[in-house]
Amino acid sequence: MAQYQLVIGNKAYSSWSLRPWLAMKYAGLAFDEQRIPLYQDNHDTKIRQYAPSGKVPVLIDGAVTIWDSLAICEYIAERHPGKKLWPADIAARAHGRAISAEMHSGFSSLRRSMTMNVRRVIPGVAITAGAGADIARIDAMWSDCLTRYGGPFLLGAFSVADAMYSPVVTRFKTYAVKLSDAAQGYANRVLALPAMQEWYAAALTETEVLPQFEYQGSSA
Ligand SMILES: N[C@@H](CCC(=O)N[C@@H](CS)C(=O)NCC(=O)O)C(=O)O
Repeated sequence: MAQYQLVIGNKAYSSWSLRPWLAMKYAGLAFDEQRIPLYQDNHDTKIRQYAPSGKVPVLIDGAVTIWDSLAICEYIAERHPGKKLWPADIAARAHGRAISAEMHSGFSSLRRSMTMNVRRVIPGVAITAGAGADIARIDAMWSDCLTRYGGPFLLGAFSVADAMYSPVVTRFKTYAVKLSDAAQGYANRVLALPAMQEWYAAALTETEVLPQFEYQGSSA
C-alpha cells in the first residue's frame, strides 16, 4: 500500500481531480488511486466516507485528510520540497500562487460553458462572451509567464501552477480554441507530458457518460 491515497472522480470529466493527480504523477510520488464515478451509485455518500465536503479530489496521508485540489497541491509541495513543485524564488512563487488562486476561484464562464471532457474533440462551438473573456485572460497570462520565466512551463520548470491549468489545456483541445502561438505551444507541451497521456488513455477506458458534462450547446 502506498503512503498516499488519492480519491478522484471520472478521468473523462473531473477537472479538479486532474490537478493534484498530475502534480503527484509529475513529481513521481507513489499513490493508490480510488476512483468514484460522479453523479451515480450514491457517489455523494461514497465521497463523504473520505471527506466532509462531498467533493473530489481528496488526499489521504495516514491520519491527515485534505480535500480541495489546491490545498492538496500545496501539501505535497511542502511535504516534498526536493520535488520543487514551486520555484525557489519568492516573487515567482507568489506569482505562481496568484495565478493558481485565480484559476481556483475564477474563469466560471469558461468552466460552465466548456466543461472538461477529455474523450471528445468538438470544434466550432459557439463561444460565449464570458468564456471568450476568460480565454483571452488565460492566453495573456500564459504568454506573460512564458516570456517572464522563459518556459517551457508557466514558471519555468513544471510547477503547481501548470497542474492547476492542466484541465484548461484539455478544454482548449476539446473545443479547438484558437490561441496565440505562445499559448498553443505551452498547451502542446502540457498535453505531451507522459502523465497527461496516461490520464487521457485511462479516460478512454471509462464507460460512464454523464450528460451534464457532455457539450449541449449548438455549433457556431
Ligand atoms: N474547490 C474544489 C472543487 C471540487 C469539486 O467541485 N469537485 C467536483 C468534481 S470535479 C465534485 O466532487 N462534484 C461532486 C458533487 O458535487 O457532488 C477543489 O478545488 O477541489
